[in-house]
Amino acid sequence: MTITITAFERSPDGGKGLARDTRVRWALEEVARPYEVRLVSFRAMKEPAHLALHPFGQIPTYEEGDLVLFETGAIVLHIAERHAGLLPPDTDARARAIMWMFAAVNTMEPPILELVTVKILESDKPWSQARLPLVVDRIRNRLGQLSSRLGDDDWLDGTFSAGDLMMVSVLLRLRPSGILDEFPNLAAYVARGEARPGYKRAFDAQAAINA
Ligand code: GTB
Repeated sequence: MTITITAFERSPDGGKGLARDTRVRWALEEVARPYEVRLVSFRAMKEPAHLALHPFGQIPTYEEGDLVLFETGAIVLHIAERHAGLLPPDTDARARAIMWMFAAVNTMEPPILELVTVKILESDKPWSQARLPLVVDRIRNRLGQLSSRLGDDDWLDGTFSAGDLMMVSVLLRLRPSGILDEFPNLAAYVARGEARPGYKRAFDAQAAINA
């Protein structure tokens, strides 16, 4: 069955791979599933045809036969559950990989998104500059905890999993800030993710549209 995802017609990041279709592309590349991409404009995202797929008018979406999904965590989990390569066969290890997926989107991503909000969306607000150090501190705190847990390991729980795919994708958003480099093991972890052939193919595919 054909898999179709949606992505920005033109990503605001100019092809740096930070829009969330990249993590879905990456998951599909890891499990060697071909996919098609439907590009949508910001205006089209808010129109009924796209809202029928994604109630919040965002990208990416995922279509496979009658199945329509939104939310990258759910999409990547769906891909990982149906194809070998992103979730370990052992039941407990599988549960831990899924735990790390949730940790990525539920614990790590929120403060990282706050940084984007304060630096870009609220940069013209009077409180913006005062708020910035608080947000950066919260991120540093989480990165410190994650860094301690990862230690010298390559991946969060043994072999590479969907948990790492989501975590690396979330951490990548920090790259422009330089904060990630304060934690050399996390910077190396992200670089390991980016070095995977599947990531490279996903990155190149979105860059071909946006760069
Ligand atoms: N929780 C949802 C998920 O994980 O799927 C979040 C989806 C989401 O935020 N989608 C964004 C979107 O559609 C694109 S990825 N935004 C349009 C809108 O809400 O109207 C977020 C994003 C956008 C731009 C950059 N960038 O330029 O660097 C990076 C990430």
